[in-house]
Amino acid sequence: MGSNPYQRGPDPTTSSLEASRGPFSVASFTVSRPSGYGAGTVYYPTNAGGKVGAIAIVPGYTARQSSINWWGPRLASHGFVVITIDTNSTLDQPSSRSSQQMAALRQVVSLSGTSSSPIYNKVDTSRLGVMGWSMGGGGSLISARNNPSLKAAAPQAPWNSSKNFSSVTVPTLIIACENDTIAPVNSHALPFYNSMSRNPKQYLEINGGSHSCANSGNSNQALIGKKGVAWMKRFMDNDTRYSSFACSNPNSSSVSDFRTENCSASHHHHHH
Ligand code: 856
Repeated sequence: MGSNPYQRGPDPTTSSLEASRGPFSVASFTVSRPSGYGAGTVYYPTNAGGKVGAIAIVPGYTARQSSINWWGPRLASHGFVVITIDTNSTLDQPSSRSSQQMAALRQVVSLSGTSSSPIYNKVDTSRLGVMGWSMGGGGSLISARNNPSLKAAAPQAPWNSSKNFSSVTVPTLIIACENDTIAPVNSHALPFYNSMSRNPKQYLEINGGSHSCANSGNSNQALIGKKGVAWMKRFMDNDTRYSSFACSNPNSSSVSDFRTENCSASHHHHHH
C-alpha cells in the first residue's frame, strides 16, 4: 500500500471525534472583500502541515453564520480550511445560495494563492466540499449536482423545491431532523436521499430533532460532529482510517433513522 498524501493527524478514535476540538490549533479571520456572497469567516488549522481541503458552509433562509458556525473550528481543528458565509440577502433561494457557496470556495482558492493571506499555500484547491443548513443545505445539494469535482457534501435539514438529485456523484451525508416542520423529512431529506444512487450516501436522522437539530449549540454535537468530521475526512482526504466512523450506524438512541449505501465501513486489503 502506498501512503496517502492527504492524510493529516493521528489515528482517529471515538473520543477524538466526539471531542469539541480535533488535534490542530485553529485561527480565523474575516474576509475583507467578499466576492459574490455577503460576508465570510475563514477558520484554518495553523499546524496541520501541508495543504488541506476546503469547505464552504451556508446558512438558511433569514439566518446568518451564527446558525452554523460551530462547524468552523470543529472541522478546522481536524485539518480543513472552512469558510462560513452570510448570503447577499438573507432571503436568497437555494440556487442563489449554491452560487454564493461556489463563489466562497473560489475566494478561498484565491486567498491560498495570495502571499499576504493567512491561508497562503494552505489549501489543496483540488479538494473542495460543501455544507449548509435548510435552504443552504438545498443549495449544497445543487452545488454537488452542478460540480461533480467536489469531494464531499453534508447538507443539514436540507430544503429544496426540486426533489431529484439522481445525477449527484459527490459523496453526500444528509443530516436530517426527525420532527422538522419546516423541511419535513418525508418531503425533503428522504426524497433527496432516495433520489441518489450513484454516490456514497448516508441519511442520519436525529431523534426528535427540530429544524435546527444540527445547528450551533445543538445537544448532539458529539454525535453530529463525529459523523460530519468523519465523512469529510473519509471523502475529502480519502483517509480510510475514518471509514468505520464515516460509514457505520452509530447505534445511538439519538438517531431515529440511519441509512447508507456505497459506503464501505471496512476495507479489505490484499497482502502478497
Ligand atoms: C431558518 C426554508 C416554503 O419554504 C419555507 O417556508 C422555508 C422556510 C425556512 C427555510 C430555511 O432555510 O430555514 C432556515 O430560517 C424554507
